[in-house]
Amino acid sequence: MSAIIKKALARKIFNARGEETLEVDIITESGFGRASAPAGASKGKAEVVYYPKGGVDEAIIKFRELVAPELIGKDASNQGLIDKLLHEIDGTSNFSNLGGETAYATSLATVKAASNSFRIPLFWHLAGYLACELPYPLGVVLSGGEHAVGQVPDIQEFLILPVKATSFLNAAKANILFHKKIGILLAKTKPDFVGGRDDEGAWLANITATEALQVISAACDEVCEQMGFECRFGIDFAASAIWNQKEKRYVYAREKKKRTTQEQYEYVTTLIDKYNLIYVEDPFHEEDFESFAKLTKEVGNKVLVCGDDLFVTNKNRLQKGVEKGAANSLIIKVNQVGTVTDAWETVRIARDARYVRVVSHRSGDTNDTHIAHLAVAFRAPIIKAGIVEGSRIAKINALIRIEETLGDRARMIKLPV
Ligand code: 2PG
Ligand code: MG
Repeated sequence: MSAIIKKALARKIFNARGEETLEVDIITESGFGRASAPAGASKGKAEVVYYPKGGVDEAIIKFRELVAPELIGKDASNQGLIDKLLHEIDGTSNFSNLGGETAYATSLATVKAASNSFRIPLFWHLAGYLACELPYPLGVVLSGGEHAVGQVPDIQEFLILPVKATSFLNAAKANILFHKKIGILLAKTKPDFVGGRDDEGAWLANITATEALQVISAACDEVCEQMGFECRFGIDFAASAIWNQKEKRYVYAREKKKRTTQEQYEYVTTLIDKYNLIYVEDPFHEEDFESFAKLTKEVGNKVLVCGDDLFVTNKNRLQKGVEKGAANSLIIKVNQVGTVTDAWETVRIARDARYVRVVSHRSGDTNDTHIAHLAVAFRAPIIKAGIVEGSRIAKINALIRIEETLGDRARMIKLPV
C-alpha cells in the first residue's frame, strides 16, 4: 500500500447555502481522498482569507498551477510536510495568496487520501487505535442574528447539549427529539410560525430571546423525561456581530436595546443563572479578552465559556487567552486557520490548558463528514454540527458509524462540567 500522490484535482462545487466553494481530489498510488471547504457567515476578523481576489475561479487556477505540481510524488501520509508545503507555496501569514479554503480542502483531501490508502478510517489514521471516545453533539435548535433575516432574536444560536447521554446514538436521538418538540411548541404558540429553518436546520421564529429560552426550557424538561437522562442548553451570542465599536455598545436591534460592556456582562450572567445555561459562546466581542476572563473566573467552574471569533482556532490568540484566563473552551474550525496541522497545534495548546475543544461545522457547510473524524481524533468533548439539515445529519450519521466501528471500545468522552 502506498500513499504517494499521483494526481491532484480541484473543482468548483456549491455548499448547502448555494455559494460557490472548492473541492479537492487527491489520488495516491493506493487510494483516494476528497474534501470540500465550508464557509462561515459570521466570521472572525482574524480568520485566514478564504480566497484570492478572483474568488473560487482564481483559487482553482492557482491550485492547478502552483499546488498540484508540488504535490505529485509527495507522501500523503506525511501531513506535516504537506501542510508546511501549502504555507511555503502561499508565502503569506494568512493564506491570502492561495486562499485559506484551498489550503483547507487540500489539507483535508490529503489526510483522507492517506487513510484511504491504508484502508483505515480517518480518525484512526489521525489518532491511532486508542482513539475511542465520542463527543457530545451540541445542536442548534433556534436561530437568529446573522444566521437569519426578519423578526428573529438578536442572539445567533440557541443550542442543546445532551450531557448525560450514554451513547452517541442516544445523544443524537435526544437532539432530534428536542428539535421536533421545539417545532411543535412554536406551531402551538405562535400563529405566524410557518416552519422556517436557517442554513443549519434550526427553527426561525418571530420571537424574542426571552421567549426562545422559555420554549427551549419547556422542551428540555420533556426531552430529559422522555430520554431518561439530563440534557442542558446554551447560547452562541456571536457578540462580535452585534458590537458597535464606535458606540461601544452591543446593539440588540430587535429588542431596541443597546448594552454597554458592563450591561452585556450582567445580561449574560443573568441568563446563565435564570436558565441554568451550560454553554455560552462568544458572549463578548472578539477583542474583549478581559470580559471573557472576568466571566470565566465567575462561572467557569459550572459553565463552558467558549471562544469562537475570539480565538479563530489560532494558536497565538489561544495562547493569549490562556495567559489571561479568558474562556475555558474553544471552537475548532479548521478553515479558520487553513490546515489540519495548524488546527492540531491549537488543539494541543487547548488540551494542555484544559480548554474544552468544540469541533465545529460552518453555517455554509457541505455534506462532507470529516469533522466527525476530526472530533474523535482531537479528543474533543463536543462536536457542534447542527441537528437535522442534510449537511448536518451527514456528520451526525458519520459519528454513529464511528461508534459502530469502535464497538465495545466506544464510550462517550467525559465532560468537565
Ligand atoms: C458559529 C458558526 C457555526 P458561522 O458562529 O459558531 O454555527 O457560524 O459558520 O457562520 O461562523
Ligand atoms: Mg460561533
